[in-house]
Amino acid sequence: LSVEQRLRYGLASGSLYMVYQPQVDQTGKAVGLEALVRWQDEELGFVSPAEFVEVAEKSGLMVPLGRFVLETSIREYSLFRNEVGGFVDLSINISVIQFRQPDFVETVLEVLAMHRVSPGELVLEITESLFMSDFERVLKTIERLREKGIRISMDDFGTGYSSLSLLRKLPLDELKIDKSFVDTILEDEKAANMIRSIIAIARSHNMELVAEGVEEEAQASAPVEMGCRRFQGYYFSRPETLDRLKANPALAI
Ligand code: G
Ligand code: G
Ligand code: MN
Ligand code: NA
Repeated sequence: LSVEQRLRYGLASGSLYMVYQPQVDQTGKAVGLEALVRWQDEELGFVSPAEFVEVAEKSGLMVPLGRFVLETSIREYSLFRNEVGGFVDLSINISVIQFRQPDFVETVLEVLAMHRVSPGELVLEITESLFMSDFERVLKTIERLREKGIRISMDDFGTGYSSLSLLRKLPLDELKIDKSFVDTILEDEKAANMIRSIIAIARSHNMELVAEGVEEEAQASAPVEMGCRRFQGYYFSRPETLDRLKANPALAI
């Protein structure tokens, strides 16, 4: 059976679910949650999102998949923050295809309103591939989202081609330094310098900066010394269901 057929069935039958990875500040306190989709199929078993998101993008399933991600994560987040009584940011990954839907902004606002989550609680993670074509239209969509108070984060920053020229033209709220830089920060002077430069750029543009893929303590302490204040990675927590995260006192909100 093809992944596409199973995914179509999975979207209808409820075999997809969301997990959340905390973002922490330099004291280890949770300040955000990144929603990540997961799929456990009866026949195919566990399928990586890297694989099925790509299948969805090529088969017309990205819009329903993206809708599932928006609705589920905003609903679960709403219940979670009512229960824990604290506010953290909710970050959601948005596929290029989803972002380019003419009703994307309205859909996001509608789902937020439905669950009484304010636009100021939401961060949308986009990637540089979004800007490969139709730059002006994408820019307009970003502006409309930001006018409502929704923040925009550039994911996997540093891996695309046009990062610096893009930054000059784009109103962004956050950069996520790609894991590949964080991985080599301790061994590779070039990666360390690259991170230093990205931190300087983020500062001068008033952007939040997140170091992702932190797997050991030293990979967080080096960026702290350089001025990074937000971290994400297995060292702090793997992505988990909200019920499991609630039970982790180290991540108390
Ligand atoms: O969570 P994990 O590292 O397995 O994700 C692998 C890839 O799938 C990453 O590029 C991640 O951004 C993407 N991904 C995970 N969850 C989502 C999601 O909810 N929506 C979109 N568009 N991409 C996702
Ligand atoms: O493309 P994006 O940055 O959204 O993808 C995030 C992915 O990285 C998620 O699939 C998540 O499971 C994964 N991830 C998060 N932290 C770590 C980490 O410390 N190490 C590794 N190898 N992967 C991580
Ligand atoms: Mn992401
Ligand atoms: Na990333």
